[in-house]
Amino acid sequence: MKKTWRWFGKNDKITLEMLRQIGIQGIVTALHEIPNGEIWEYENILNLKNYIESFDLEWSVVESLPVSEKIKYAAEDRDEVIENYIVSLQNLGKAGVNTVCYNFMPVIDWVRTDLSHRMADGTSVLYFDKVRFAYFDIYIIGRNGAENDYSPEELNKVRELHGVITEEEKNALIETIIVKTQGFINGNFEEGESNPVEIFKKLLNNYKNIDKIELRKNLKYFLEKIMPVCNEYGIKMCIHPDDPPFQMLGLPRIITNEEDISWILEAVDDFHNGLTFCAGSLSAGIHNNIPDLAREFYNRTHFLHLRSTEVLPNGDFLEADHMKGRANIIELVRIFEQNKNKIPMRVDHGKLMLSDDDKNYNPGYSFHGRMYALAQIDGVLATIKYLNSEK
Ligand code: DNO
Repeated sequence: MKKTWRWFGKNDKITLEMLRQIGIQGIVTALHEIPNGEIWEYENILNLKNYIESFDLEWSVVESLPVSEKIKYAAEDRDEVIENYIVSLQNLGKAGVNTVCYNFMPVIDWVRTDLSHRMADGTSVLYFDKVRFAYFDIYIIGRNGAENDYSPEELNKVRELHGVITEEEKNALIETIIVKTQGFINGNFEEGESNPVEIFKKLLNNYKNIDKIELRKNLKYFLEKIMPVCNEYGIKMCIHPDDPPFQMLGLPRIITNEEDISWILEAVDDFHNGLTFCAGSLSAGIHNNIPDLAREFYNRTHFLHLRSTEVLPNGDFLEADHMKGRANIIELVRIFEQNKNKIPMRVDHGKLMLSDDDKNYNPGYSFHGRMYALAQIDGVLATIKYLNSEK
């Protein structure tokens, strides 16, 4: 597999010089300055590509070319927005950047409630606390019928929390769920937004009449429209699984398990309609067996995210050490190395460790934590290659 790294552009504190020193071969990035839905111009793409290549690296994957809400909820003018997307793909294709990661999660991309959950060894990791999330849903968003999505036991805990939670903690929860985790990925929210909760509610409202079946239809419609340009330029689209892979906030989520993935790959049965195999996202659902999914879908997987999670009995989950947790990364490396050994792989998220804490990195995208995980995975990879050559 090709070792790649998510890099946030020329302002990223982690520079391309640094990445070359730790054995990175390819870069995963995006035109982060272009607002969601606008065209990525050829010149801008080429400039960034040339810059990356001047460090003897390649631009391996676009993560992400974001899909606007209008496409997801099928606004009347969605075709115009899809047209912009097609032009951006054309420009990427002309520049020779041809693996594109995207997601189809309505309103909110990935969800966590705590960005620095302290571990016994002094490092900290990303955490999802089910009760705090329910609190956000019921008391902060005030979603109609939200109570029906939680068990009586969970609702009791939410009420208890309501009695003790401080204003400061409430704001931190809003900051984490809506602003910090979403602000750097060209999604629906920007850092410094003055009223994120109101924007959030408005966006939720767009999905009032959209269930899983409708959302699947909208994804299929979008993919059918873009497949011709993908075929013309050899662009491999790879959808990112929903993170976490279960329903939340009454929104449909459609890339959560084996059945969902099979459905979309079959509904648009074209090699260019593929998957980002995000082991971390998929492993946060106890219904998923990650190596089994890899064995089933490696052929249509065009991009690999290696990360693992630990799911607790109360429904919380945390991001585990890359060698531990539910994902079984050792087995995943073996499966992909055996069947798809040119695939771009990036270490996904890392803990905050050593001097990562005070650097204000985008949540999950630490330097030492990711480098540590990369070294672990590099060792696994070298071992697997060695054992394969012995046979
Ligand atoms: C978070 C990321 C996601 C991912 C997008 C892909 O760390 O894994 O934001 O990049 O969902 O479109």
